Amino acid sequence: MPDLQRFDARSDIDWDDVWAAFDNDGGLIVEHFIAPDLLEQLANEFAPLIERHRTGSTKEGFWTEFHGAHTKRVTGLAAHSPAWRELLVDERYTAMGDRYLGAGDYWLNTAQLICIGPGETPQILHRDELNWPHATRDSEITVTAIFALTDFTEANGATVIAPGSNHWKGVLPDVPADSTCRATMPAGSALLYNGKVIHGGGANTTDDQWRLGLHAGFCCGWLRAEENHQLTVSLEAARLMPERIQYLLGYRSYDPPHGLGGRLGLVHYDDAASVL
Ligand SMILES: O=C(O)CCC(=O)C(=O)O
Repeated sequence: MPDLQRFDARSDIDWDDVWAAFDNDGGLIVEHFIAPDLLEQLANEFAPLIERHRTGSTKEGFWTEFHGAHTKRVTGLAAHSPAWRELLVDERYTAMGDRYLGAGDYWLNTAQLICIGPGETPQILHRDELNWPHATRDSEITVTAIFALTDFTEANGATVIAPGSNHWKGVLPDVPADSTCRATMPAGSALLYNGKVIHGGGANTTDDQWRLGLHAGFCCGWLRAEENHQLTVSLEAARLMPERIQYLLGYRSYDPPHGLGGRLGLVHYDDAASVL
């Protein structure tokens, strides 16, 4: 059985080793990434949002299956959670975006709580980059972290992932059963993975446990992000946030590096920052 490499944030990590695992296997686990106090604050701030959210998807067909009938997906987190805003600009986390998507050239793609409930079936295995099927290329267009807010176990829905599948040819090749493993990890850990590695949420076979994960990724600045943050974080709220967060939430325009291409998302032919 393949497995993911594991690092422990409580001791010194050589981040070159982390990025080597990211490139080789498509993903890795950093255990205890989130300090206990921040983890507790995240849990407290997210609890009421999760409590009042519905399970399943409002969109029938493929999306009902993809989202999971027994899963809650909560977005718009930046408006509600100072703890999430703190984690969002953690330099160990944004280093992943800087390294793979170009420093400052990317958006927060989505930050969604994925709460897999009892009775959930396995999610369809997929590559995140297929959000944008016409934009895929050799280098990354999206990279993601799944932060474990509860322990992730085989029983409660730990992510299924095929290490090394980031190198497999084809749009979405078949995944032999013996090529996957489970991203089991203690609460506070992070699964970091790229847009090419094949993965999906696991089945929750427990009677009473919810697997709470925060799925938060970045995408290139020339792509439309999965989540529309500007409709969940008001202009007034964004004005009070640090510039880096404003940028990640898309309250900026995209200015391609080296003048390659045109600027995107302008306001009166000026950077969107002028509105803030
Ligand atoms: O929740 C998980 O473990 C993975 C979810 C996922 O990959 C997705 O919904 O795109």
